[in-house]
Amino acid sequence: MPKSTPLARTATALLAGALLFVATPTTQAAVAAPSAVQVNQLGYLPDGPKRATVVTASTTALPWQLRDASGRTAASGTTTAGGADAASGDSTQLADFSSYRGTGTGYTLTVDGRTSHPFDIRAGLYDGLRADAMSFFYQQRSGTPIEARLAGAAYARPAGHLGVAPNQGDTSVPCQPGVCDYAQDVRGGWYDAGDQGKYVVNGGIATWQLVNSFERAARSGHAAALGDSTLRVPERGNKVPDVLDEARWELEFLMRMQIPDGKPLAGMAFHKIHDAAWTGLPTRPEQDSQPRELHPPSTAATLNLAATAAQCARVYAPYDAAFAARCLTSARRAWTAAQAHPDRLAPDSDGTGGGAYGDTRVGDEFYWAAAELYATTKESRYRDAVTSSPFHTADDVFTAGGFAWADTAALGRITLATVPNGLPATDLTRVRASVVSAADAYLATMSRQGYAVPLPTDGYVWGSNGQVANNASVIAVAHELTRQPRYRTGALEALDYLLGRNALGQSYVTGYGDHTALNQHHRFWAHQYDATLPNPPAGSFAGGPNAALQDPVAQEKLAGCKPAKCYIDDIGSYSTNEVAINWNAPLAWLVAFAAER
Ligand code: 9MR
Repeated sequence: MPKSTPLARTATALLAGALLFVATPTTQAAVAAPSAVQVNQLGYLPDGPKRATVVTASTTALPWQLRDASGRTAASGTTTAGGADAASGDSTQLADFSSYRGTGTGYTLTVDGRTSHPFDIRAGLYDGLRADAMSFFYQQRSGTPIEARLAGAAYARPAGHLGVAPNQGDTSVPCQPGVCDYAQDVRGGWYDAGDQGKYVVNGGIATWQLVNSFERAARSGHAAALGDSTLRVPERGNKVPDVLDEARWELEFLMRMQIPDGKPLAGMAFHKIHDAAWTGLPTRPEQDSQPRELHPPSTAATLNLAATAAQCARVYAPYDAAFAARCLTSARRAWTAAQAHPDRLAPDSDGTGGGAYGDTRVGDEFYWAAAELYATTKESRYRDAVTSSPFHTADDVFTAGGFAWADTAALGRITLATVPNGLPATDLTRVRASVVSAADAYLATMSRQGYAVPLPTDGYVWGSNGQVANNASVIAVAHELTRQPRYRTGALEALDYLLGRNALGQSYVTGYGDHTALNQHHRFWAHQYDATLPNPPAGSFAGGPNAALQDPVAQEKLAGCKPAKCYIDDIGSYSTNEVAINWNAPLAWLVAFAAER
């Protein structure tokens, strides 16, 4: 039987009409009561946007009250239409209390009887997260003990993969059979994610984003916030900005992955090093007994090395000229090797014991590396490589889904738009305009949604939270280029989404919010599987909703989910709930931007 016959619909319409006249406030509330009031659970900046999403079937405006910690009404207003949110399937309204300028902790927003999680309104809102999101990288370090005095007692552990049994790496790692006939010292670097693999392509983008966050902050007069003794790292007090100390840990590893002179394919970088077979959860790094192997060198990895080492040469020069020079030598060698071997393509099939990170299109990496080498050296050969690249003029380097480890042309474009270089003025103007128009497109996407996410409905892929942060960083660069307030507003609203103003009312950042991710997929922070191990530390960022449901837990628990709801805080759901360096890096970048004042 059909759910609604024409007659039944007429009757409902008549009834609804009648209700308009006879309804008491109680029955109206029963019809209209929101099912959720979703806010940034960390809070809002006094001078920033302050918006909440109200999930409600009501199509009429609803009254809202902002209450302070004592329950006193601090501000009130009415919602505006938000409409149907395609990515979540929710129907939404918007409560906007941006004009409120008070500060404090423990605010709540009540809409028609439904109350949000509590949140703060204060200027220093993002200071703690700035440090924690960046200190995540220290905790992921391979080849050094993680010290209790820096990481906290629960997170301390012996060095992993330093040639001490049962580890079989990483001080003298052989190649896979047939790939090379020698062993290489590839100690150090960061573990990629919940696994203990180390991948040059993913290390590249994460390193670039950390170093870029410092370079951007320095341009806008905020270098001190990321300076020496701002992070919990062993190098505190060495007079070098801590974020650069942290990124150097990975840069040293990336350079160790380069093939030495005198060997076949000298100058190329091995694509990755990881266990021969996947380890189970939990596996503490120092207890991993799997053989470790170097996988074939690739053009993509080599260009990631060229790009990040060239960026290193520029940004580290004022602090350590010798290191900067070593970076530049490595970058030039990598560039030359990649040019000689442009078709060593990493396949998607090489995924036993570690992620594949396959990348068969490397023109974007060539462009990115050329841009970094050019910005650093101003040499004409690199300028020519920039201007002759199809990616220099392509109008789609900033895709709706966002740049990513395999799509890096945007990184080159951002560097050319922001770091002084010798491009002709008209070309530079065009490059800068391309960043701003990309930001405009992301803002337009946000404005069409109930939760203001800079991601299209089909953008909820593996690591979607990282994509949100990447797109928000482009919006933030547009703010630097134009000083137009709407770009700061957009970047901040993207953080609102990540910190709880979303369809699940979920903060995806551990320790920041009332209802936060706590069981991310990780071999050491595996508390859900072993109560003697810790949960992820504060500032750990979950991958986020992934409509493709690419792990058994997600497939069992999330079948039929709307894209923005395809997330579960379960350690087994690696395709929605892992942590990774390439996601924490844009989070750290974005939060550093948000924290500036
Ligand atoms: O982030 C990667 C995502 O884009 C891929 O679709 C996915 C499957 O290949 O792999 C993701 O990266 C994982 C990597 O392969 C291994 N370490 C953990 C990474 C995050 O889940």
